[in-house]
Amino acid sequence: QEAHAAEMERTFIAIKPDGVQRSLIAEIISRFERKGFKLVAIKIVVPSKNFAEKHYHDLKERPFFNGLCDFLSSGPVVAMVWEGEGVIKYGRKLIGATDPQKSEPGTIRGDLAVVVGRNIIHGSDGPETAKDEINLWFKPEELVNYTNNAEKWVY
Ligand code: 3AN
Repeated sequence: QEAHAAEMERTFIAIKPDGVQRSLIAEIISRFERKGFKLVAIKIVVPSKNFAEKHYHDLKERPFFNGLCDFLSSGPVVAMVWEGEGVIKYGRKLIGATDPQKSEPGTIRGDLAVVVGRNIIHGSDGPETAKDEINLWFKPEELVNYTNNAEKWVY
């Protein structure tokens, strides 16, 4: 069982400064939690501009890169690692399309965001970026291995 947990798929999810300022932390965590994914790391941090540029390095040729990095480093971000079968792809599904004008109702961005520059949440887009982003944001010892066993607490 321990070995199984260590091999479980993981993704990096961040609630961006707009999501934190709008008090959407619990709302967003709740959607991942109710789906059945497992939270294995969480912290709140204000990333530096330099750190934001590292996080978004894939987008450095895009015209919005500088504004995006300014935005990510403008305030507290809730950084998390979620674990579960298919969590990378399904996490993206919970989040919805990048542009909130195109994301479906029922998704986080569809229900809670309006414009692409303020789309409240980030989620890794594949296994390689998930690995890189988890390593960028977390030290290995900040990730917790545990078994979810709700029945244990029902008396
Ligand atoms: P996603 O966050 O859905 O993976 P990416 O990786 O294409 O989307 O873009 C990363 C972030 O860059 C988005 N979350 C959004 O905040 C920002 N972004 C993407 N496209 C635009 C755009 N046209 N104008 C402003 N910001 C954008």
